[in-house]
Amino acid sequence: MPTTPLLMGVVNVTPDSFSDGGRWLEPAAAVAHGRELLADGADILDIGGESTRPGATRPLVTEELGRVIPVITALAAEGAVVSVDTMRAEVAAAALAAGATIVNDVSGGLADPGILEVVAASGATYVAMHWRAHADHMRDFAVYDGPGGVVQAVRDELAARVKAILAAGVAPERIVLDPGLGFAKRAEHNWGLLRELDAIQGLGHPLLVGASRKSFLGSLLADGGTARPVDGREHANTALTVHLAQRGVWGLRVHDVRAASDALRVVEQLRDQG
Ligand code: PMM
Repeated sequence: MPTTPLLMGVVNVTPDSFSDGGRWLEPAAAVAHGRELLADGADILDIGGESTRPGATRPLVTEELGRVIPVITALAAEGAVVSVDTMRAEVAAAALAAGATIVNDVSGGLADPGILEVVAASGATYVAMHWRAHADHMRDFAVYDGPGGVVQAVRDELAARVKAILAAGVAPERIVLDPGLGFAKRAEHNWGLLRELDAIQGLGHPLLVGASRKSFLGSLLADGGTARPVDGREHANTALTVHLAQRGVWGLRVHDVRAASDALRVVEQLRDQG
């Protein structure tokens, strides 16, 4: 029987994330938000200083460090399990020194291969997401014409990343994979991956999935041709939460931790009765 997924609550310390850009840019606001997510039931806080929304430009390394390190330091000191959402080796190293224990790299080591040595040396858990290009031009890479379509391509490309991650010295049991919903993927690609998640699970590593508030949910729920705005996508994410819990994923990256936590409690209660 699958174990209940861990809930990774999102703390975007950015001015421009699509889901909550600017709301937690001040360190004190981000720390308060992290505490709220913990109270709502988050197992992990994922703290990031770079927006990956389609078309976003990258912050300077110094900007990224300045955004995330004070927040990580404060929340880790309070005992939170902290993940740093970064593609940069330098930021990962500073975050681990500040108390993070998980590196969530949306590029799976492609953006800055040095990040793998940093992770290997620290013994941290490494989340490797499927990724093809930076946000400013990832839309051009949303093409999956090969045999097996998106599922086979994501599986093969993640398998190649696992090889590189292991070669850098990261222990296999420290590797978590993520199909990267919305990253160089159109709505039909995201649904295809969600339908055949077991193909990705077949790589033998735990899976993290981040669907919360993403635009494929907005297009599914479009009213009169207009995508449902970000704050109206929560119920759809709750449905996915239940589905993914039944599929046995390791973790769910969510913005509304309370909603996801309630859904998981229902799933657990039904299991206990069974
Ligand atoms: N999505 C976003 C950012 N980081 N990390 C992982 N591992 N998986 C994701 O799906 C993911 C991520 C973009 O969403 P946001 O702007 O709401 O944080």
